[in-house]
Amino acid sequence: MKNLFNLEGKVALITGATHGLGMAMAKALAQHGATLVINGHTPSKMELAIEEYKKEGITAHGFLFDVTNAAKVTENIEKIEAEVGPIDILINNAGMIMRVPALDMDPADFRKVIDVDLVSPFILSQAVGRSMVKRGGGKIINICSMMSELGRDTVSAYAAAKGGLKMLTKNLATEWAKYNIQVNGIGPGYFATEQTAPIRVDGNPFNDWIVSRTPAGKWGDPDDLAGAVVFLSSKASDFVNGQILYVDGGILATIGKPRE
Ligand code: GCO
Ligand code: CA
Repeated sequence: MKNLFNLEGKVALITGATHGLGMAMAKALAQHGATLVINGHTPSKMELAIEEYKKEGITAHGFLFDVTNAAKVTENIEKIEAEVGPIDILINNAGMIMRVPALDMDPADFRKVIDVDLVSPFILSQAVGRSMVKRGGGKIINICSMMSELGRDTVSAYAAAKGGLKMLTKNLATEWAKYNIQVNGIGPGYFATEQTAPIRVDGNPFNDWIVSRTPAGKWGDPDDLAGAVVFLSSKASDFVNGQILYVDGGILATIGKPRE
């Protein structure tokens, strides 16, 4: 019972882990003993990321591939399992956002966001799931969003994808529980990352609104996700399945308050 959160001997693959929330979660897994495999798609970004992990004493095995390409995903999963080891933990973190009013959104762009944020977690889960089934279990964690529950101006495709990802989580949990695979999600609230940089500018009404809309009264620090990702990756969550754990400083608990 003492080692409930220990990840030693486990191989974790986390997509989109060359920066931001993915990198923060990857570091937490490695610090709890997991062997880290990170995916990205830009060679220069990957090099910088591997250096960044090294600074913290973490060896990250980098694999460059496009998560929306099923053939490439299968090929790389086989390569990872042969070179590093069977994947025990899959974190579907890679994602994108486009902030465009719905009336102006090009359907091709809408499809692109769905492809990256919803179809690719399915492709990865299927490829890794097949080998988890053979080995008798595993952990899959889908990185959801506030937009898995709430709408907001300009993010129609992202909200549709993240809402879908929540239901994909529940569905895979249902289908694969019998194989001892737990499929859960983490729903980050508003975090200070590159992705939110354009809307986080001080004095920007959006920035002030998010801070006042969050009961904790601030943007999240990416390290605040460590506990959730370690929990859902470890033995501690072996009977937790199909849940979305929102790490949001209380946003979803409240309707908000009038301006003071
Ligand atoms: C936005 C934000 C969000 C966050 C996050 C919230 O434009 O509203 O970028 O979508 O990034 O996903 O959970
Ligand atoms: Ca192992």
